[in-house]
Amino acid sequence: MATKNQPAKQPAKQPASAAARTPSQSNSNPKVNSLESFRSDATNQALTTNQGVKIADNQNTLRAGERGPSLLEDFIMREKITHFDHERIPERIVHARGSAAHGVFKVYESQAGLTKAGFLQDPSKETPVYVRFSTVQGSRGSADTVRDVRGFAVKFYTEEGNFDLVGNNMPVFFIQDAIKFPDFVHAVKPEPHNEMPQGGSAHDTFWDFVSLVPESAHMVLWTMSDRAIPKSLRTMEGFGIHTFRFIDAQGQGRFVKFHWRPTIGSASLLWDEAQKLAGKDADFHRRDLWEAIDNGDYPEWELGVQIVEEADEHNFDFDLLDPTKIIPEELVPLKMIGKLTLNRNPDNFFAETEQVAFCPGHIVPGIDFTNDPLLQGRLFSYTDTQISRLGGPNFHEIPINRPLAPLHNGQRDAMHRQTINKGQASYEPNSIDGGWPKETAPAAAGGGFESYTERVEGSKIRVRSPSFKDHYSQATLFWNSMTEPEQDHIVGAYSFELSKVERKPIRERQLGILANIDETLATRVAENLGLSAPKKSADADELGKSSVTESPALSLVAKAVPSVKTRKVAILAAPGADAASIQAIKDALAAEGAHAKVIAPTLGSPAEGVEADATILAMPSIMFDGVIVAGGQQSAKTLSESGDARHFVLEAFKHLKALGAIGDGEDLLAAAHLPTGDEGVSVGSDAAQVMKSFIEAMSQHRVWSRAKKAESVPA
Ligand code: HDE
Repeated sequence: MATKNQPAKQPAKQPASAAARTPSQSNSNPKVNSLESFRSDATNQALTTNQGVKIADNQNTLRAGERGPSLLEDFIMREKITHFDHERIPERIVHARGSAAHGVFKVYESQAGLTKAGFLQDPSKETPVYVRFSTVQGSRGSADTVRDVRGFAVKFYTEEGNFDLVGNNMPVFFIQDAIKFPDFVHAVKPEPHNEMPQGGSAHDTFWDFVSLVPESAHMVLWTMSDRAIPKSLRTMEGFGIHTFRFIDAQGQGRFVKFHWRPTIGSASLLWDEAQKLAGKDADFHRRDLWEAIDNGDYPEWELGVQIVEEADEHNFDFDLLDPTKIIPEELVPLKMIGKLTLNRNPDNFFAETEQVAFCPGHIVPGIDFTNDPLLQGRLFSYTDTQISRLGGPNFHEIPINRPLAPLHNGQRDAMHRQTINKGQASYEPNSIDGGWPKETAPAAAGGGFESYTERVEGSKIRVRSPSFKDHYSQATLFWNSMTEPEQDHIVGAYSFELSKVERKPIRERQLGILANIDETLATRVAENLGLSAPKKSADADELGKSSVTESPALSLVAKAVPSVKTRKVAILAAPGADAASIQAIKDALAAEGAHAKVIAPTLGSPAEGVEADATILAMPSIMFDGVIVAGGQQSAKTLSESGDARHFVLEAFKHLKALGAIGDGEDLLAAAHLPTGDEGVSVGSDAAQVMKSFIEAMSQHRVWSRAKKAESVPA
């Protein structure tokens, strides 16, 4: 029923049209609001009940006399409180904490040679998308920067129906068979007796499970790497993980793996930063995504595909159906086929981000599944989960989940039904409603979905294919592909996590798994745990061998994109700062697409015409990619005498960030005992010169050469 603040009428049969959800239109665009009848805009509208009755008093419950009891007949108060009592819905059992945005996808050129999927044919066509990023372990209110896998789920609203690519930011998974998923999730979630820890895997049940299940070795290594602490959601890669199928118009199938690559390059946090950020700004990733889109720094990813012809299915030293394996890019290079751009923040977190329902089973003609046993299980799980989370089988009618393609079928009724279906026949075939809606097979007649014709033959058995038995060789490949600092971080992560495990036999068992990946890795972690390192087990090498021994594509440091675009810089200043030097810093950064904030001991004006954006304590250096100290004698003196300001630059140095100081600003670096002649520390009185070398250092993301020196700086 329409209320005063929901003025437009719902179209009876048709879901919202494509134009209605065009994401490039801004939230305030009246066109969007008038077409999307489910969007509520209360501007100039009276406050009403859910029945559309205007409310005269929203401050006082109806009562018998000024000091008398409240009356049960107050339908206004009861409706309001009842609705409030039921505001929460069950959070997702995994991936509960998420942030999302609207955007568009465009293919670079027709992919007709690979697939008939409509949205991959025409480079002039924009397909609207909604993308939700998430952590896996923690609850809805947990911190963003915990060590965890990140979900990367994309809903394409194509003209042929919704296609959901429900992936992660790592290309492999912990287990090979869906039947193990509840076990894995129970092990990684907070422990059942005390509900600890929140948002992390550093506890006994997780390590107990993974140390008993060697198929997890590869993915656990990824989660102990920098991939598990992304700098930003905008700097994460994404992966469909499973091998899928493309089908062309002739019915020819090909295997395909999906990859997302951020155009600004990938980058991660350091563990010390990640932990501190979890306290200083639990919304660090969510805020960064929101602000980037608000600023017009639209995050972009290229969609890459790895294609394997059917004839080559068995030409690899691993099984394409095994979700614990990658296809190394050295064997099958990535072909970039299109670009995803996020360009609109949601209007309402609950209605969009919380209620969006992804299902790997949502595919469109031209795309199909394979027999990956993890994928097969997921095809059941997601719809099932939405039924309890979103209260019934009509979740496709929630605005964010509605396809843009028209939908007509005989499905009727059930909880929360929105559509008012016309006609008498809710069955097929029928003669009463002229036979409508009708199926469209063969595909040539109307583009109906047809499953790939795959020959399947076999006995009914519960077995794991022997081709799934190699659990270590790709983990070894990953380890060997890391740069030195990345290997150091992995050693640090295993040491940190296992040191929190209370049961020694679990720690020892996991060291056994590490030895099968790499004995040096096992030895280094064992030393930190005060244990002796085991040797590789006798049969480890017999399980399998990777034909590729090193893959630079796996290292984030090796393939970093040298750029400062959209990076954030703190300009430290105190009263008496030199306004000209602040302007010079801002101009130099803006010219490169980076953003600056003036950070001072207090809010107010540290220099003429300059307002501080935040205080040193409210926005510590961990929130920035680089720090530069403004010129000005009095400002430098105040900052040098401030323990907080000295800590600010020391911490930036420890976190291998670019540092700079203009003129007297150098005094602060000296007061913090920082070496000014070092790589990545740019000082001088010529602001243009300082900024040139500062920007050059920051474009490398971190000053890796400083890593050993930084260890002696207190955290
Ligand atoms: Fe999920 N997963 N999953 N998962 N998953 C869910 O669905 C499940 C797996 C992934 O932003 C749930 O709507 C099973 C792999 C993402 O809303 C649930 C198995 C990958 C999201 C579920 C897996 C994922 C989910 C919980 C093993 C990467 C968040 C709420 C067979 C390719 C989507 C929900 C969003 C969410 C089940 C394994 C990614 C319970 C049974 C592998 C990104 O249905």
